[in-house]
Amino acid sequence: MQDSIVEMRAAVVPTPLAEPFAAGRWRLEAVYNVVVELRSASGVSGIGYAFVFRDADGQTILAAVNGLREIVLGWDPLDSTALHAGLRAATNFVGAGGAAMSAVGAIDLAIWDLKGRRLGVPVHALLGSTRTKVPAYASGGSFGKDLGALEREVRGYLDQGFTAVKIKLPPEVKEACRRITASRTWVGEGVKMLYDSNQQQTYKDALEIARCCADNGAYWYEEPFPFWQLERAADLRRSIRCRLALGETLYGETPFHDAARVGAADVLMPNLHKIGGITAWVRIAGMTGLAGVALSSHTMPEVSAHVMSATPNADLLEYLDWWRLLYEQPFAIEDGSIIIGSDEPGLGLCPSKTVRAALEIA
Ligand code: SMN
Ligand code: MG
Repeated sequence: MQDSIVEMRAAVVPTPLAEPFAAGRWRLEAVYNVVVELRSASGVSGIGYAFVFRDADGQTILAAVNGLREIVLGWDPLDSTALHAGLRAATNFVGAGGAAMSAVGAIDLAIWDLKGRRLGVPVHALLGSTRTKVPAYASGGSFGKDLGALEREVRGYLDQGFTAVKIKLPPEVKEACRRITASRTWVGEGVKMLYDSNQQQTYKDALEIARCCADNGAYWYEEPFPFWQLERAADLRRSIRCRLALGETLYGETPFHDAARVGAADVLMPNLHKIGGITAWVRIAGMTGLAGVALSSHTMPEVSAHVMSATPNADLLEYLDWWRLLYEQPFAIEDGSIIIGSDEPGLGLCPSKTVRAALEIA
C-alpha cells in the first residue's frame, strides 16, 4: 500500500463567467482557477483547486504551489495529516493566510482526490458519509442588475429546482431593502432567501438591513462587516432577529475558532482552498459543531459537496455554476440538491479538456 508522490503539475486556468458579476468591491468577468495535479509512484493522480478574481493573483498562488514542491515530492499521499502539517510549517514564515494558504489548500485537495483514487473510495465516504445528495442554494443576484433582470434570474433558479436563493445587496440601505422586499414577493413562502452585503456596511446600516431581512423572513443575512470585525458581528448578532453568516475570506483554521468563541455568526462559511483544504475542514467542522455553529461551504460546489455530505452541522451548500468548465461531467442539481453523481473514486471529477491542456496531461 505504501506509495510516494513523484510528480506535481500546476497551472492557472481562466474560466469566463456567462455574464459579468458585481458583488462588494468586485466586478468580475472571469475567475482564475489554480489547478494542481499530483501523481504517485503507483500511477494514480489527484487534482486540487483554488480560485481568484485576477490572473495576477492566480500566478501568485501558482508560485506558492511550486514553492512547496520540495515538501510534497516523496511524501506518501495516505499520510495526508502529516503532509498538511509539513505544508503549514513550511509556510509559517510567509504568513498564515493569503496565497500561501490557498496553495496549501489546493495541494491538500489534490492529496484527498489522490488518496480516494488510490483506495478506490469517494472522498465523502473517506470522510464517513454515503450521502450523495447535498442540499444547496443558488447563489447569484449580482447588484449590477436592475430589479427586472434580478427577478428573471431568481425565477430561473426556481425553474432549475432550487428552493433557496442568495442575492447580493448594494451598499445603499434603501436599495438593499427594496431588493429584499421585492425578492420575497417573487419566490413565495416556501423558498429560502439569503442576502449578502459583502463586507460593505456601517453598523447602523447593517442593523436596518438586518431588520428588513427579519421582517421578510430571510434565511440568513451575510457579511455586513469587514472580515476581521468578528466582535462587531457578534454585537450585531445579539441585537437582530435573523441569522448571521460570515467567513468566506477567513484563512486557515484559527479565525473560525475565534468566530465561534465570540459568537460572531450562526453560520460560518469556510472556503475550501482558503482554509487549507479538506484536512482543515474536518477540524473546523468538529470545532464549530461543538460550539453549536452551522457550516455552509463557500463556492467550488462540486468539491465542497464531499465535505458538506460528511459534516453533521452542515447548513446549505453554496451553488454557482462557475466551475463547470473544469470538469468533463459537472455534478447535476436535482430538487435543490447537488448530486455527487459519479462512481469514480476521489472527488469523482474528471478534468475537462481545457484543464488537461493547461496541465499538459493526456
Ligand atoms: C462570492 C464571493 C466570491 C465569489 C463568488 C461569490 C459571494 C458569496 O460573496 O457569498 O457567494
Ligand atoms: Mg458572500
